[in-house]
Amino acid sequence: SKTERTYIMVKPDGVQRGLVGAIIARFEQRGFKLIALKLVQATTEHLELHYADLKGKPFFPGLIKYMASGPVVAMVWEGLDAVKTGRVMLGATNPLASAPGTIRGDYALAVGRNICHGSDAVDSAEKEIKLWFPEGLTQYSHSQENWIFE
Ligand code: YYY
Ligand code: MG
Repeated sequence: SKTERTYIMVKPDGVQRGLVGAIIARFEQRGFKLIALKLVQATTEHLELHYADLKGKPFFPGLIKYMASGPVVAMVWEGLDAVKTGRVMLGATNPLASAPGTIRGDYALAVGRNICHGSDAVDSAEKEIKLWFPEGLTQYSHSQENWIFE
């Protein structure tokens, strides 16, 4: 639906490499509506909740350490098929398998430094939005809406 929401997060390497603006620009230019945005230094406890499904994987401890190594930019974007489209814009988990034109395919090389997160399903998006924005989201109307949707 056109009000579908996804949780997108620039990871610590994306922040340190100055890719926040480039990533935001892609979502803005595609026509998605920015619903929430903040810079956060996440705790390991919070990151373990975010990645709870991956607990037990061999890369899990390294993933949590990397994600806690600096601030992340937490965002919520809304628009037509936002979850699936956000994943397409991100590219594959392994940047080497990501097509040029995707965020990971244009800016990353290593799976453990793939610069950006995107929710993988509508139900995980809802959980992630609640986890990262327990304070709730801001309501406003998007002036471009009638030019983006038919
Ligand atoms: O959703 P996505 O980020 O594309 O991949 P996940 O399977 O959810 O894994 C989360 C995160 O873990 C991934 O973005 C990088 C890291 N990771 C890793 O370091 N090594 C792997 N073999 C798989 C995932
Ligand atoms: Mg995932």
